[in-house]
This record gives sequence, structure tokens and C-alpha cells, in this order.
Amino acid sequence: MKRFRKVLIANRGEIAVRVLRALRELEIASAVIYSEADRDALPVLMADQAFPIGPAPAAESYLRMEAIVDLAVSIGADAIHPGYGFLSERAEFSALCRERGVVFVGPSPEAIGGMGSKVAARRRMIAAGVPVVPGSDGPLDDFDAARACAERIGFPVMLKASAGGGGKGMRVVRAAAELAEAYRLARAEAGASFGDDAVFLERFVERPRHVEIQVLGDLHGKVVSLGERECSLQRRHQKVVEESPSTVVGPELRRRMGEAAVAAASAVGYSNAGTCEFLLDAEGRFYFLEMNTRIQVEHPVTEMVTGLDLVVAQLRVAQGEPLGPEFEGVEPRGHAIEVRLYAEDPFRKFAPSPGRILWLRLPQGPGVRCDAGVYGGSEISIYYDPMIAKLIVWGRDRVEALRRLGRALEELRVEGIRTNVPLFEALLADADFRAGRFDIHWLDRKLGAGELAPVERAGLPDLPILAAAIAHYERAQSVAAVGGGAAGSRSRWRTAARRGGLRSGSWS
Ligand code: MV4
Repeated sequence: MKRFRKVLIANRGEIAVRVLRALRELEIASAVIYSEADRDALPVLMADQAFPIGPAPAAESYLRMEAIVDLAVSIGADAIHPGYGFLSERAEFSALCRERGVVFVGPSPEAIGGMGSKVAARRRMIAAGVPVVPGSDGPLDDFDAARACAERIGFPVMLKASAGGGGKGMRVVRAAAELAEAYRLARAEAGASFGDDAVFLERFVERPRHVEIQVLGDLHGKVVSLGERECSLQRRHQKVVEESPSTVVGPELRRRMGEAAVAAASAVGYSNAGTCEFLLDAEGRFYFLEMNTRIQVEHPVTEMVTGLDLVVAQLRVAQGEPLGPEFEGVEPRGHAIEVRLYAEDPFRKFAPSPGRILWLRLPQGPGVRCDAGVYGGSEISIYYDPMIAKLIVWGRDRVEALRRLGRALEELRVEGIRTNVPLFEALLADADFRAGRFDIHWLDRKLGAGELAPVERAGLPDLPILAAAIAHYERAQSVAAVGGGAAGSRSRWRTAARRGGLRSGSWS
């Protein structure tokens, strides 16, 4: 086992910050790459070293495989952490790292490849005894094969691109009469989008939940499951809220889904962090959909209920360390909820809201974690995903977590850009959400019907000029409180400290 001395982070934003924190705890030197749009970004300020990698468009910067590996070699980095998105799920990149003697902090190219083709993955899952949605055995050769398969499993069915994933290249077919046209379009779309026109068919599962299982594998063949995340609250395939545990998953179902996820990962020789996505129907049956071969945005909810640090674990297993006893028989403790803060305007159809953050106050306090990739003064560009931060709360139970979420959202202030916070305020006021009654279509349906109107926050003006005035006012207040004011308004903490009553060691 070789301990890493330096790791290069091939990512940006909050996940780059997240990885930096893990590196700091492990006393591993850090380096980041950054595009021209990210010169003043938070990870660049936090890392030990930062290297420009190209212009703002990702294709010319964060996706430059050769340049990134060359850089890692030239600066003496032992490993590359890809974060999520960008190069994180590219088998060629994992292979290129291996070729050049740099550890890829993620699964092998074989494991990524083994899950990349949905048709091949389905076959492997069936062979491994992992439940999948009833459907075609392989790619559909022609329309006759599609018709025969659809008749066998019954309508409604879903046509999916083998090279798709994450909601891309899917089509619901409700009746036999629509199949011919749908089949033709699905193949043409798959060919145009992915350069691979293979499609397959599954029975369409009505109103399921999206429940995923976190897995972690070491380089010695051991794979463990770390419980589920409920991810049904999504808008147009973009997750909005995630939680753990799921309100509909009990110990028995958790154990069975965990076993299926471990079998799925083991079937492709998986190592490092990964996630098996399942559909869970109203009768409690679950079906493997696909595997995400990376650390995910929503990993913190698992961290909050397990007490584990998944990014530290990623780095440790990538160094060759075996998974220790702390990863055995992990059960969730309490309840965690994550909301994704996006720089988008919920009052304008969630249009991106780029610009400069003029004032930022991140929430703190008991049970609150905020993973942000920005600071007050950061410029949000149009080039990348609009997620600026994640707010994660923990409570002993879901009710306490919801209370803390409400309180934390009250503390949060973002001025200068629009955010989706009003959507979370609306969710917190919704009886179905509070009761955990939802499926994967619930949010789109509610928003479409206008039943979940974003809540304008009381008295908080959004005009930049007013934000500046508020900032000025707050600064004046804090100066007054610290000593500029009358005796009666002086901080009691300072007064106590002066009297000698607040020295370290004098608490008990
Ligand atoms: C499905 C499905 C219903 N039945 N497959 C969307 C993302 C991709 N991973 C698979 N997806 C779906 N596959 C069958 N057979 C419904 C979806 C789906 C979905 C799944 C998870 C989260 C959100 C979703 C939103 C719409 C459709």
C-alpha cells in the first residue's frame, strides 16, 4: 500500500471543496485545475496548488483528459480525484490514468465499462440475480422484435437507449398503435445523441420512487452497502431534495436492496464509491435501473446517518487500504435531508440566474451542514451546472430534520442572484412532502398544476442595491454591539470576559 502524498482534483465547485477537505484531514497535499471562468473560485483559493487548464467551456478545460493526466504526472500527483460529472464516469479516463501510473480515485475502466452499456448491464444483473424490470433480453434488432417483446410484457412500456442514462433517451409507449413511431424515433435519437442506436424495452413502472443504494468497494474484492437514499423529489431529471433513510424503506427491504446492490457491484468487479439506482413500486418491489460509477452529489445524507466520511473512504481504498470493520453492518442513525441550492429563478420557470453573489450567509448550528462551492463575491457563470451549494440537515427523526431545514433556510441569505430557496419554503409548507408521500413524478405534477407555488420570503428584497444597504447596516450593527454602543447594549460575552468569568477552563 502506497500512501498518497499529493492528489489532483479534476473538478470545480462544491465537490472540489469537499475533496479538498478530505485531503486536508488525511494530510495529503492538494492541487486543483481551473478554467478561465474559475480563476477566483473557492477551490482555487483553498488548494495548496492551482493550475489553469483552459478556457471556460468544459470541452476546452475540465474535459481535457490528456492535459489533465500530463499535469498530474508533471506535478508529482499520485492520484486524480474526478469528483462527479466531467470525467468521473469515463472509462477511457480511468484507463488513461492507469496507463500513465496515476491512480484514478474511482472504479477501474472495466467496472465503469461494465455498467456503461445498459443492455449489457441488464444481462449481467440478471445473471447475478439482481432484479430488473421485465423487458427485452438484449437490444431490439427491429420493429418486429420490439412488438413481440411489448406484447409479451404488456403495455405501457418504455423504450430506452442502451448508451443513455440519467433520463436521456427514454420514451414511454402507452399502446401498441404508438410503438412503431416511438421505436423509429427512439433509435434515431439514440444514434444522434450517443453514436449508438441500440435500444431496449422495459415495462413502464407507474409512479415509482427512486431509491438508490450507496456501495463502497476496496481493491481486495470486498463490497459493502451503506443504506439507501430517497431521491424521488426531482424536477425534469434534476434531483432537488434527497434524504436518508427513505420513509418507505424498513430494515428488511434495506437489507434486500443492499444485498442486490452488492451483487450488482461485485458482478462488474467494482471498487471505490458507487450507487445502484432502483425503482421501488407501490407494492414494495424493487428493480435495478443503472449504476452511477462515481461519488454522487447527494453522498452527504449517507454520511450524516452513518457517521462515515465517504470521500476519505474513497481516497483510502484507492490507496489500497482494505475496508475496515466500521463499514460492516452499517445501520442509519437519525434522519438526514439535503436540498440543492441552484442559481436559478423559480419564479421564471427555473431559468438560470448567473451573476455575482453580493452577500452570502450560510446557515450553521445544530444538525446543519452546508457544502458550498462559492463565497460572498463569487461570480456564477453560465458555463457550468448552476448548483452553488448543498444544505444538509440531520435530526434524530424526520420531523426534527424538517424543523432544522426550516430554521436553516431562514438563516440562509443569498443576495445578488436568484436561487431556488423559495421552492424549498413551498415544499416545507406542503402536507404531502411533510408526510413523505411522493413519487418520481410528484414534483413535476405539483409544479405543473401550480399547486406548489414558490414562496416569496417575507421582507427580503432582492435588488442588489438594497442588498448592499443591508450589508452596510449589518456591519454598523456589529460594530455597535462590540463596543461602539452604549453600556447597556454591550455584548454580555465581552462584559463577562472582562470580569474574568469567561476564561477557558472556567465553564464547569
Ligand atoms: C424507468 C421508469 C419507469 N419504468 N424505467 C429515468 C432515469 C433513468 N435512470 C431511468 N428512468 C426511469 N426509468 C421503467 N421501466 C421511470 C424513470 C424515470 C425516473 C427514474 C428515476 C428518477 C426520476 C425519473 C423521472 C422520470 C422517469
